[in-house]
Amino acid sequence: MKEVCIIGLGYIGLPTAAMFATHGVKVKGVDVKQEICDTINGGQIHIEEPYLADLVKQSVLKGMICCSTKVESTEAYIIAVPTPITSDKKADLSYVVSAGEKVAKVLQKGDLVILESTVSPRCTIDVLRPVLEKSGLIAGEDFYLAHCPERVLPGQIIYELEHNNRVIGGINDESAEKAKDLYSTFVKGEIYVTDTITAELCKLMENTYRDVNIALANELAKICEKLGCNAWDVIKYANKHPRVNLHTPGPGVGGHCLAVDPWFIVEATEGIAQIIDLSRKTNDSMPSYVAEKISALVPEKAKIVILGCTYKPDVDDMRESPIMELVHHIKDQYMVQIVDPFIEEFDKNIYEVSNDADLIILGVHHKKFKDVSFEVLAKIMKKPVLLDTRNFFNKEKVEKFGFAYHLIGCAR
Ligand code: SAJ
Repeated sequence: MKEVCIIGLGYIGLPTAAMFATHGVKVKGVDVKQEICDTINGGQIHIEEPYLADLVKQSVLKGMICCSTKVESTEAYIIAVPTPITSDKKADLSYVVSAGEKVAKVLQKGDLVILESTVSPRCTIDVLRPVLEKSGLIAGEDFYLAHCPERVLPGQIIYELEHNNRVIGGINDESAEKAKDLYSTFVKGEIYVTDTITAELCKLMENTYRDVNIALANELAKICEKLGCNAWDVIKYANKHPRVNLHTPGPGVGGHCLAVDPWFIVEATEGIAQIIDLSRKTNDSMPSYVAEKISALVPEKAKIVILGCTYKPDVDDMRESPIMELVHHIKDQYMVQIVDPFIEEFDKNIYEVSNDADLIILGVHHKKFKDVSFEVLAKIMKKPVLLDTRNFFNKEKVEKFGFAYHLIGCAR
């Protein structure tokens, strides 16, 4: 295929566009936001992801990526739009529907449509197919339709797009094979073909597997605090077993994947997905659990400095950040300051902000925080107290400077 249209130029759409463009497939990029199109057409990017800026710049200069707000006719369409959840934890598929409607207007016989967004089970055939068939063409007969979920880890998207294995579900075998041919342009991992529902559930279960395991670790943290021991030691020693891999506890689970995808399964299966439902609730309970710990450490009106507010370390993404949820819980009770080098608004000097503080909380373990001087902090804080929600700092090193060190999951 010589040309592909990618609809949705976000965390997945733009890196995917860059991969196609640098492997000889011309990309017509589409985004509803004119400013995003302008940024990319100017050779710049609007998200932070290693290596992406260079790839996009090269591709734009060579005329391999060109963006607009309109979907124009071509041979293949990849839909990579967001699929958020509503406040009552239901999948919001409106962006998929709207992208599908735009494709339907220009769809022609023999075209290929790929849904790359993570979606609820059966979305490809029950939601997207009828929208596309408004074109008057029949899926599987007149055009090809497949679901090809992304599996990349923010922070290493470019490497993983190329090297990860992929699962492609087709509405029929021809659709899956067509989509496989297209992705083979740049994917070096294995590409497995199956039906659309299996591919949808694969994607959802990968993230659910991780979410359930993190919930288990978070429950263990609560158990250890209750029983008077250290969850991090339990994890370290239990993981010496060849078939055990306990995950790590923390202040909760964020991002647009783990904190969202399991709800799609819960919604679609009416009461069956009980472990998944409870795990989501367990992970969602962590910010308020941390808030309770804070109330045992400092009085009301205390000055609290939180280090890190993105959903995970070394990324600039705040979607579903558990630390922002924590802030929401405590902001009326305390004077809260946030420091985060990845977020412009919070890119402040730790030492200026921590003057007279009563408590420092390590919320996200950005590598940059390794250099924090506890010697300096101990001198400028009102009382040197540290709550580490990620087991990031070394207890002995911190205590050496007079800090009281508290660790989530640890009673000692
Ligand atoms: N977290 C913990 N404890 C852990 C691991 C993670 O509390 O032991 C937290 C993180 O701090 C973060 C959240 O979980 O708040 C999610 O982070 P993550 O690194 O586990 O995953 P994501 O959301 O950045 O990316 C996931 C990946 N899925 C899996 O590893 C199964 C990625 O491969 C997917 O492509 C991505 O979701 C997606 O787009 O669905």
